[in-house]
Amino acid sequence: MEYFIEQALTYTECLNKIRMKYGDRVTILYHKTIRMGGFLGLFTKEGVELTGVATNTPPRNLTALNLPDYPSASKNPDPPKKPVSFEEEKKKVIESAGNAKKDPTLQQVLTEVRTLKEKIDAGVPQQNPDHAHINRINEILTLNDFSPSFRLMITERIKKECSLDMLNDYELVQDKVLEWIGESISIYKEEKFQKKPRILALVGPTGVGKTTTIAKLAAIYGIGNAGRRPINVRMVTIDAFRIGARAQLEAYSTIMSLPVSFVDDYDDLKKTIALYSEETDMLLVDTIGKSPRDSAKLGEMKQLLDACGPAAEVHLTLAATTKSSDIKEIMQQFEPFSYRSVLVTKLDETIRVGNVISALAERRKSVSYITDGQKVPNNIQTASVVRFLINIEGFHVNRAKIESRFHQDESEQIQWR
Ligand SMILES: Nc1nc2c(ncn2[C@@H]2O[C@H](COP(=O)(O)OP(=O)(O)OP(=O)(O)O)[C@@H](O)[C@H]2O)c(=O)[nH]1
Ligand SMILES: [Mg+2]
Repeated sequence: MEYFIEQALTYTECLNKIRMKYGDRVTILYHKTIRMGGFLGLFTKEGVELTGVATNTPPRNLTALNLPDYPSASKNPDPPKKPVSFEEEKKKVIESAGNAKKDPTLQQVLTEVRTLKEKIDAGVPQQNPDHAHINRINEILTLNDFSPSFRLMITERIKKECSLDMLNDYELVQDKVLEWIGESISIYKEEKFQKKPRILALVGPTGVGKTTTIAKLAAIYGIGNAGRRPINVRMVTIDAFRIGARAQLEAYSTIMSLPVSFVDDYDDLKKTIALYSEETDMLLVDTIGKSPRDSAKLGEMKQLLDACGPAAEVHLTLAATTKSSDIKEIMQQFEPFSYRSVLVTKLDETIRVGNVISALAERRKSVSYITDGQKVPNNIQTASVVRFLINIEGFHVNRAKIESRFHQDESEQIQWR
């Protein structure tokens, strides 16, 4: 009795091989499916491995072999084939390699292997990890809510403009980054010679602080402060129907002794402007808060505001607490108002200003005023680069340096003092 293990591409072929070697007196004990041939694991084929025993005496009953999925060895034996020569086996492997040329998956694997090999041969360096200080800057920018594209702009600039010596000096890198952030902030410049009356309108989503800001602006310009001569201002609101809206502005008007008009349509607004244009230096127009998703209502508001004429300065009011993705949508949806600048409110409610700075830079918009509290008129200032930079957390801000770098003309600044 002799044990054997034989392999071939098909069951029949395997059985023939066994018969060639051991004759007909064989008992197959078990079989399994295997991978055969190929090169470095590629181009292999499915084959069969049979294990059995060859006896000199015929097996009691070959048909009783327990081979349920295969034809019984003795029931329908294939006609024995002539032994396969080495040359023939070699030919088969070469042929199968030729067929692989038509297989797109294999071709893709081969291309990748080839490219990898070429890279290794050419000694192409792998991507260097970033310098630790670049990573640290990136973390601080992330912490401050700067957008991914803004962060990429900064880190690429560091790589481009800083030598290794400079990179090793963290203070120097962060000073440069602060300066670049500062340079990305554009401050709105009031026109020196304005048509009378100057019309300034605030648009924006609901609850961002439009009405409160209109009252603050009216106080700053109308009561006069910090050596500024008071000018004749009038508040105008088209938010006359919402419960409490009229009372809100009326209350400010009474406290500050500044006039207010309520209008409810295009003609009304046009008439009001015409009526007061002689005696008024500045008209501050408060509008109804609109959801940026409500395009129809935004369209109606736009038509109504057209009554102010093309010289009117429309400012988009944006709360600093708004998340980055919403800021982008708001800025986009209010674009038909051709707003000249952005007024940022509620700076007191957040320590992160990266979201606002990134959005302004990406849409190339300037910032006009900032408000940082509910107090009327105290909590308003003309926007300044310094005000934004000192809000950034995680950097050692050298205020004197920043102030000298981003110096703003005192006469252009307004702030309640
Ligand atoms: N913390 C803080 N709150 C503010 C600021 N500005 C306005 N608010 C508050 O925000 C709330 C909404 O202010 P409004 O002026 O009524 O806002 P609005 O944009 O006119 O709102 P709608 O007319 O409803 O669209 C009020 O409670 C204000 O006191 C600010 O700079 N900081
Ligand atoms: Mg309002």
